[in-house]
Amino acid sequence: MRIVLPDKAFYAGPATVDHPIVVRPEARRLADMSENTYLVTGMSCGHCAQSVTEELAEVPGVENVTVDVETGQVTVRSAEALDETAIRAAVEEAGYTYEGLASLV
Ligand SMILES: [Cu+2]
Repeated sequence: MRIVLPDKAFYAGPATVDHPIVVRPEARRLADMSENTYLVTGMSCGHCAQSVTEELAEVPGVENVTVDVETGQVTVRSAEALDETAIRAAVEEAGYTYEGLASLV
């Protein structure tokens, strides 16, 4: 999920009637971050996790990948929202099955 705030929320000066919301730059960076958990099946050990991690790390924008082999949950953190087809392609390139967003499966 990408969090989108109105432009006004990025105003970092003193709060005024026109700009009642003050958000520091670091807060904006947080708002631009995206983190999604996907379900991947077929992984059985640390090597599997490593392969998936390496493929996903090559997807543009990906900053961090966490794999839980037991549950098949793969959490990807990125600077902005990612194209799901790129995630699917990376998982399949590694040799595993992409099932979709974990929250929807
Ligand atoms: Cu394995």
